[in-house]
Amino acid sequence: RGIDDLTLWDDAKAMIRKAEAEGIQTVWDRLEGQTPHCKFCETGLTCKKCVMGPCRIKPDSEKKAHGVCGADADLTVARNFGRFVAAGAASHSDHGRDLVETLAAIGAGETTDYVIKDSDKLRRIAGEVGLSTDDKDDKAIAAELAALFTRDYGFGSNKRLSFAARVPEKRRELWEKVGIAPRGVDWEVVEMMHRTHMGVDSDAVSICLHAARTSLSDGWGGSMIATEISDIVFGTPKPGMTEVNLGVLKKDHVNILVHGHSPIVSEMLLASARDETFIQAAKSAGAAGINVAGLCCTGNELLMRQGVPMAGNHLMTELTIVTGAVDLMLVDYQCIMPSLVTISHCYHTKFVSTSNKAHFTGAEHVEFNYKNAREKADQVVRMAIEAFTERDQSRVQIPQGPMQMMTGFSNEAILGALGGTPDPLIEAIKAGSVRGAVGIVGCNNPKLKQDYVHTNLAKELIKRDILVLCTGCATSALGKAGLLMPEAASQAGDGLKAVCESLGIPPVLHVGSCVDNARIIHLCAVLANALGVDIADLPVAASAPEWYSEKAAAIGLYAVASGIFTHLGLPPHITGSETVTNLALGGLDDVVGAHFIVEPDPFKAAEQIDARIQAKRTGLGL
Ligand code: BF8
Repeated sequence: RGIDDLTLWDDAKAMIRKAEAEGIQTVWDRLEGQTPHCKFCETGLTCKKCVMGPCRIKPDSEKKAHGVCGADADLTVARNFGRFVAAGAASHSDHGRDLVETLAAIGAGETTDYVIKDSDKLRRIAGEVGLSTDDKDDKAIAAELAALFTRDYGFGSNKRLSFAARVPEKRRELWEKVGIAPRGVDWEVVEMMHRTHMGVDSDAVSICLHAARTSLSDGWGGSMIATEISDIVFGTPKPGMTEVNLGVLKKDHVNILVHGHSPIVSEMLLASARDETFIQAAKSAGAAGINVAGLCCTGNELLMRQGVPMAGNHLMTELTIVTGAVDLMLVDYQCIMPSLVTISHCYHTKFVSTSNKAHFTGAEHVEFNYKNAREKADQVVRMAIEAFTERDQSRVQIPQGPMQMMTGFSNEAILGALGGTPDPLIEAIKAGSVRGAVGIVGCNNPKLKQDYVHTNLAKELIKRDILVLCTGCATSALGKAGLLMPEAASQAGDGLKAVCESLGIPPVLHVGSCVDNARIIHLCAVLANALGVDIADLPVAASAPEWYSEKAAAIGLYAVASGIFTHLGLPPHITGSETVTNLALGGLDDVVGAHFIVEPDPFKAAEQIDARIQAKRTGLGL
């Protein structure tokens, strides 16, 4: 593949060329080295879950159609996929657990580094999940709420998640009927590991339905808890302006990049970097100041709440270091390519890990917890200033000026802009000026030209008066394309254009990080409840055009299990089973009222999404 097939962007191309010139291997080089992939693995037909194997299933072969235990292609694929989804759900939910722990620590008075920033939201959420807030201070409410969420994770949740109350009744009844109502966050993940042990659940469809239940425990459990506590502790996002692409790095500043997912780490780093003492220290070291920028989802967290600029998405992470301008990269967990450590060693860049769950060989480890976070963040900022003094400015190349973008569309902000109720949006949908809404979410995958599917799909949808919400790594793509600016309304169809112009908003709204996909399903529930229908009746869809991760699979599946038609740019490793593939691509419609489509071409995907939205509009009599 030529460089133009790898990425849409000039900033990325410039850095790929620089990496090549400097002998640095990137994700695209490694993909080439791994291609062609093993066909058995690619189609989900390998099993190494026991030591009678490993087995490779050849469905058409007399001798190899079954693994040593007797599992056929369907069961092998289903077991692998079940564990894939469980890992994704576990990742979001374990991130959420860290926030529950922080909220509990605030409640117990065990931390002074973290406080309640949005007391109104704390009280609103506590009231929503049935806690009384009368005559209680924030700490007492925080303690009770944390205890309730802790039960949601475990065994004592009365077999129902706190936020199940948000789900439209019809949907809850359907989940009960099909047997996929999520009972506990950790419960469903552990049960999936149990079911997929040899000799337990040996029916492909049964495992797939439990995968749906597991994913729901993420969407309406772990992720939703992570989002809501993050707002309570760090503030609920409000619309604001910021910038995106490699041009957000500054040649004359100490550049610190935060990468990973947890606002617990990145918010504290930001607080230290904004401290006047350190700004003065940076100036004494010869810098003009300290510049913090984000990558991936923790970047989205800071972008939404603090307006911190975004250096890039998943496939930009290596390339940021190649600029030679990054003094320190601070990471927590998830989506952090281990190669970043190696690349940082080719420059003066310090690579610092912070989580006891995520050590990186060759990194410096500065462990953060809720008691020491500010002290550790101070230490890291000092390390960055020190690293700046070692920077070789002759190796620095920062590609271009940044793009502006608007961010901060929490559900509170969206409903606030509409006057506090979903009614204006519902009226716009009824009138057809907004024909529907689509969440474009998820990652980059080096198998696809970076950000090509994201941007073209979004452009096609807004042209058709379909409002787009975005999260995760789709955000940088759509931001770099200029679609997160109010001016992009001119690219929308007449109806959507008029709505955006009257509200002064872009046709693509940034609603947060990947755990914040919980905001999207919550908003769908709010709309469905206001209309008295199920989520599956709404003219909405989801899309993960360039996804790569287990977490994205969990998100896609909880969207579908919540009743949302979902597009994927690439299939998961399930195509070795006709049963599982047919279930995903159609059969699920009969079970949960939605299914997946797989389509790498954004223009064809837009056609299919549009057709689905039109069918749902017709179903509602619109
Ligand atoms: O959780 S979009 S590459 S950073 S998995 Fe990862 Fe995918 Fe980016 Fe965030 Ni989400």
